Amino acid sequence: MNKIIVITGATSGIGKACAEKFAAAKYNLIITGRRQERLSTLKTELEKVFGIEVLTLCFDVQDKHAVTEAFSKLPEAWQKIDVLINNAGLALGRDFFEDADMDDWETMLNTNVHGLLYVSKAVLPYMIAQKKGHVVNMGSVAGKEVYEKGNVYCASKFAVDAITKAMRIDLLKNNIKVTGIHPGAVETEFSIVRFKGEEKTAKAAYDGYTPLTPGDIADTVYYCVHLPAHVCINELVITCTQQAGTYYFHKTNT
Ligand code: NDP
Ligand code: 8X3
Repeated sequence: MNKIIVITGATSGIGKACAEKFAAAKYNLIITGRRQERLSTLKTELEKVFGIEVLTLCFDVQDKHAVTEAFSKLPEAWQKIDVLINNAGLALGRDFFEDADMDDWETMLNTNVHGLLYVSKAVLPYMIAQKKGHVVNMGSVAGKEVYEKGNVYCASKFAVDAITKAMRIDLLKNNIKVTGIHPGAVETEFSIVRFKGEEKTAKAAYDGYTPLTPGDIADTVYYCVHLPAHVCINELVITCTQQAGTYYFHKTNT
């Protein structure tokens, strides 16, 4: 029987790459996002190429009731969830504290922190019932080290780090692994979203160095999920070779 994985934020970037990676390994996927059209296209593609089954759930992770309802109505065949990747998230703006937009702050906290909590609360009962499972939370180097103009995005990822550690401790008794992945710069739609469609600024974020690809992160998640039953990576920080931490880059190819 195929294993079942839930991947939030699968319409783009890291989540999409994870969907492709786990589909290739014959997992059945529950993929989520707000853009139904992208979810449907990915479902069609992955089912065709890999002969697996894909269930799409379209909701905004900030909406507690929508999240709860989507997972409470899971067909029985989809309830034996093995892995949850809490990946949906975003940064909005990169401004000094005094200039930053408070609506952006709220959206980041509601998405990156509350959304992760809502999805986890909705999915964990299925894992607890089986006395096994693996939760992978997508943090960031921004959740390890604050940088100038990173303020609330960093705060949201510090919260993800703390929640990950707390989940690991509290879920020990349920035989559920919890792993925090903390990437540095990965070239995805992340910067386009952060800079609100300003393509030049978004592209400049990756100037002068070779960033990680979404596939690099998918490979890393896959590795963490496929260790022996008695082994759990609690956290993993990963950057491209030309980045060390949030601030230090060795930019060459400008
Ligand atoms: P993308 O913008 O490419 O993908 C973000 C995904 O999150 C999309 O699928 C989007 O789906 C989903 N998402 C965003 N907001 C919501 C919401 N409110 N409800 C439901 N889904 C939502 O960015 P990445 O792939 O780069 O980002 C994935 C994760 O990785 C994020 O948590 C990010 O913070 C983290 N990260 C990214 C890094 C990078 O440099 N790119 C580095 C470190 C961490 P949709 O729009 O369809 O809802
Ligand atoms: C995304 C990486 O350094 O832009 O989490 O915050 S960074």
